[in-house]
Amino acid sequence: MKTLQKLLAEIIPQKREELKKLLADYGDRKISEVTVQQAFGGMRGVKAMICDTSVVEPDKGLIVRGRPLLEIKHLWPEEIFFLLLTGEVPGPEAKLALQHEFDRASQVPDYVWRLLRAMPKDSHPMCMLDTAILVMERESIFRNWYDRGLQKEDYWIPMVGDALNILAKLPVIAAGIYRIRYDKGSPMSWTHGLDYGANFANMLGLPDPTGSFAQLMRLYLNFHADHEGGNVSANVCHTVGSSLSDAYYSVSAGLNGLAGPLHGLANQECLKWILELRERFHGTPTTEQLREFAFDTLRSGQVIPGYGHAVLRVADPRFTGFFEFGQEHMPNDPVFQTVAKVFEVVPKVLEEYSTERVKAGKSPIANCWPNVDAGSGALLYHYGLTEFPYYTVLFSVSRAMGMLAQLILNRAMGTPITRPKSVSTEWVRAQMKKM
Ligand code: CMX
Repeated sequence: MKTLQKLLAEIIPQKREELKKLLADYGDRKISEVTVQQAFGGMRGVKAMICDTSVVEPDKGLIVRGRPLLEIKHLWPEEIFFLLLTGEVPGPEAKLALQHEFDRASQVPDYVWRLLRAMPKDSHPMCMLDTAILVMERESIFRNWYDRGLQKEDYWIPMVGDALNILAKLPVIAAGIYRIRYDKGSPMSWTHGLDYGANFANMLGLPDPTGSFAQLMRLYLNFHADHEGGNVSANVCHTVGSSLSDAYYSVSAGLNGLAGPLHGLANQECLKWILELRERFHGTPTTEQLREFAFDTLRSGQVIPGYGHAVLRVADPRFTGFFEFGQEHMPNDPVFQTVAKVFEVVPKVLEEYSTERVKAGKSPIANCWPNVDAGSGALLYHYGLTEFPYYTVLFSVSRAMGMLAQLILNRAMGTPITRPKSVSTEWVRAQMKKM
């Protein structure tokens, strides 16, 4: 049986040789150019970093190790982590071995609970989560080994240990934050022998008589795990990790980026927007009411959360997957029906608004379709998880898998410290005059 560690030990030397050859053969060839617009515009579309765990195709969405997301939506979170790291779906024995690793490492140090309980009552759940990860930095195996002297080619080995320790504790901590922050009772423990998604669902403590909430959690943790390397959370985690800060520093930093309303926090914003919409019109609005509400949002200078994307140019397959789950499990749920109505109306509103923007000399909205955050909140709400400031924590438990897989691979491949060249606005102006 090939455990995660055994398989990695086999793959990594091969990948290093392949990379050495690629760089020797093509190291001086160009893969991208940068326009002035891109340099000032968040580097959109600039190809200047490597990520092998997944790619996002503008017209297809997320592809994990060559597999389109909707074709692997049945995989459980532990299988997704294995796939991200190795490119292979684990067989039953390797999957069980990974589950045992999580069982072994799931105990959360007591100081984490003391710290979380001491935090101000109005702390955002994301701040609680990131603080909890950061305070556990003293547990880092990487840092410990590094301080004692570690060969560069072995960096990845303690990184796997750190990753498994973080991933095992994350659902316990995240569920504990839910219970502490929203007065739901004491944090609950990890159940040995239960899978990752069902364990998380169970520790949140919400009733789940049919097991469909656990099913949603498996899907949720699968869908949010990775979205190639350039998104804020993955990119920040990568940059921090590139200085050999350990996984605790790096993951906490990446999740601080996820906590922004243009990134992961959009799922909380999105449900808030849907609930305000329902409140204004006392239920699911008509098309005209919804258009009015959406235009009010846009003309007051706000974005419609859950719509648009920096890379995607079609409806996000993650939205499609969640939408299908809703159609199967809660077709008559009023909040879900509002999400469906928004999906019917908002893309057209955004297209019209984009035309108005262009007439006013502004840039168009590049993508009017829903992203991952447009529908997931309604599903959580249906199962009684109504505290929407908590939603980005769920996203985080999942995104940690992608960030950690990318970190391990970067240490394995000896990726150097990130250091792009910045230039001043004056330099750009002077440079353009010379052309
Ligand atoms: N509502 C209103 N305006 C929008 C919009 C939306 N949903 N999406 C884009 N725009 C606006 C942008 O704000 C930008 O306006 P300014 O030039 O005035 O600043 C303009 O359209 C062009 O933006 P873009 O090229 O289409 O998109 P960007 O790559 O700059 O931004 C994103 C992408 C996701 C930040 C943006 O679409 C947005 O703010 N969406 C709403 C928030 C959201 O759902 N975020 C979650 C994304 C998924 C994730 O990462 O978790």
